[in-house]
Amino acid sequence: MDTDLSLEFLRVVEQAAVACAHTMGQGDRHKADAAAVHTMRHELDLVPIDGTIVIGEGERDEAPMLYIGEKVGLANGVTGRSGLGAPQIDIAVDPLEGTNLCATGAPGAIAVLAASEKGGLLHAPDLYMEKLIVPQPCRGVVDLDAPVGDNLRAIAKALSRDVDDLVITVLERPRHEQLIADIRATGARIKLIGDGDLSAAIVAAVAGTGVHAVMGTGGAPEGVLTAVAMRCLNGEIYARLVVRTPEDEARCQAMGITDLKRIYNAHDLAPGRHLIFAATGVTDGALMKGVRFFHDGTRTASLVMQTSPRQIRFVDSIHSAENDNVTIRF
Ligand code: VTB
Repeated sequence: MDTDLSLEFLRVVEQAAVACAHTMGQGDRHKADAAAVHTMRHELDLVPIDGTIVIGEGERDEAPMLYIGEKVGLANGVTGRSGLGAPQIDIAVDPLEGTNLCATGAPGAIAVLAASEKGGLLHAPDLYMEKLIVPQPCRGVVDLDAPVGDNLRAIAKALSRDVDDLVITVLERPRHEQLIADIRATGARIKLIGDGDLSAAIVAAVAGTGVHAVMGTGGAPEGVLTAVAMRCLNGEIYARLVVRTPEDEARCQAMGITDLKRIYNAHDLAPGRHLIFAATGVTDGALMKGVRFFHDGTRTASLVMQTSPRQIRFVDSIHSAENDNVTIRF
């Protein structure tokens, strides 16, 4: 995949983040999401690709834009520009991860997109997914089916520290009562978050952030996006779909998933050779500041990564008004 595409995708997530950041704190998560979706859809059509949404806002009949199967990019766009010879790219989007976080001005909301060559991302149904996300030194030492205490001791050993020095991020949900009790019983510390286990996963995969793992059940589509981030950051995700009803089972089958009990890792969820991940902070987070508006411009903080060639870039962008009198600040 063309390296320069990562900069195209950077622009897409930057603009999506800016659009929904205008709605921050207004208490309207649907409005926040709609702003991000609309802008991301528009920007994607300017990218020189023949793109297909494989993880998006839902099925065609429930999502007006960025639905699964939708074609995007210059090759399919309405711009009138030619997309001749554009590469076939599969795209996973989460235009606003943490809609509630944005609606309430809480930390950790991001605009996200991941891409791969065709076939490089698992087509995950919109079900829940059990997840265990760890940084690079803990790859291979934990097991999704092991008792929580065993996993925490293994993580602590791999990170050369005591269990009670660990910080584990968990989504604050009634379904996690037992998990939280089990973590507390080991003496490890917990960071409870209201939403956004994808941004939490990125933070856990980066050393020095003070968070060492993410545990619990969240969305499966976001699990695939997490896997792309882990492939870029050398972190790991262990994950299993939560299939409860015959309807859930049918949804899996419709997406070609037959082994419903399978434990996936990052390579299974995102097997692509050429992966790109781009995210822009909407509200402040541990790795990226949120969008800041000034009278003559806007500033965004993003993370743009790819697997080959391997690049991890933290990008601080100034989007200035087109006017000679603007002062650019460091
Ligand atoms: C949310 C959200 C996560 O999963 O928890 C959602 O915060 C599903 O959980 O970031 P609920 O139905 O309990 O809200 C995520 O979107 C992604 O895993």
